[in-house]
Amino acid sequence: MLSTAQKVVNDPMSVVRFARTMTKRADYRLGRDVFGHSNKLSSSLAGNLAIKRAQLSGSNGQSSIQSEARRLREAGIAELGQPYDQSTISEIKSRFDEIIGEKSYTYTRGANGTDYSFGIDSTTFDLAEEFPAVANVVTSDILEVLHGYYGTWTKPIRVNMWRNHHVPPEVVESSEVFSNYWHTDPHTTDHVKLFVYLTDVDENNGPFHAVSTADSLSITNDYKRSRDGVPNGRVRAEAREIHKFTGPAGSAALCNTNTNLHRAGIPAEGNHRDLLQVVFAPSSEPLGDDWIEDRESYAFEGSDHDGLRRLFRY
Ligand SMILES: O=C(O)CCC(=O)C(=O)O
Ligand SMILES: [Fe+2]
Repeated sequence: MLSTAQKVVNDPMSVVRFARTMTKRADYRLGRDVFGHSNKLSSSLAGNLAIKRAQLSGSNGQSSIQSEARRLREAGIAELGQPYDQSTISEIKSRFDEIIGEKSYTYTRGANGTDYSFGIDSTTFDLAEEFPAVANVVTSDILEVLHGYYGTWTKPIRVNMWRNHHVPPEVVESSEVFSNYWHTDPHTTDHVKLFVYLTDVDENNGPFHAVSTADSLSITNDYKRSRDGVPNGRVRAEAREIHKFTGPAGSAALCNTNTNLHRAGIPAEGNHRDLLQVVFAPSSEPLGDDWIEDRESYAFEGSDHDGLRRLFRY
C-alpha cells in the first residue's frame, strides 16, 4: 500500500487536481485546516510551491532574518518606518499629481456614477519613463527583509498608484467602493504587497487597516466579504487588534494581503490619500539593478487567482 505521501510524490499534480475540483467552500475550509491561512487550500498550496520552487532553483543566500522579516512571517504585516530620501518620494508624487486623472492612464472606482478613487498601474504606463524614481523604492534593505521572509529572492510583478477620496457613510453602507470592506485578497499566498504613502496619512486620511494572520484565521470562519466585511462589522467586534498604518509621506509597510484581513480606510470629508504599491513574488534569482527597464516582468494584470496557472506563469 502506498502512503499518501508516496502517492503525492509519484503524482504531485493529483493534489492540485483534487484542490481544483473541490467546491470553493471546501477549498477555503481545507486551506484553514491544512495551512492555517484564511485563503483557499489551492492558493496556499500553489503559494508554498512557488516559494519552494524559487528556493530550490536558486541558492538560499545567507540573509539574516531580521526583525521585520520575522514580524512579517508571524503577524503577516510589518511597518518599515521611512526608508526613503525625501527626493525619491517628492519626485514620484509630483509626476503622480500631474498625470492622475488623465483619461488615457487612469482607472476609476466608484459607486452610483460617482468616482471616489483614481489609479494607474504598470500595465498601462511606462514606469521607467514616467516614474524612474520607483527603482529607488525597492531598496536593498527591503529586498533583504523579503529574502528573510521567503528564504529566497523576490521580484516586483506589478506596481500601482492610486488616490482615494472621501466616501459618504450611506454609500459605504450600501456598497463597497475601493477595497474598503474587510477581505483577504484571492491571489496565491506567495504574494506580498509593499505599501508606500505619497501623502501624510493619519486617521483622517483613510489609512490601510489590517489584522494579524491568526486573528484573520479565526474571524474568516463562515465569513462573507459583503456581509461581514463592512467597516464596524465582525472584524471590529472580533479582532484582538486592528492595525492602522499611519505615517508621513514616504512611510512604508509590507503585508501578505492573501493571508491577512485588511481594508482601505475611508478619508474624512475633504481629505484624500495617495499610495504607491509594489506587489512582490518569490524568485529563483537576485533582482537586477535595472529591473525597472524590463517592463514585461512587472506588468502582470494582477497576481493570479488560479493556483495551477500561477505556478506556470512566473
Ligand atoms: O487601499 C488600501 O489601503 C487597501 C487596498 C487593498 O485592499 C489591497 O491593496 O489589497
Ligand atoms: Fe486587498
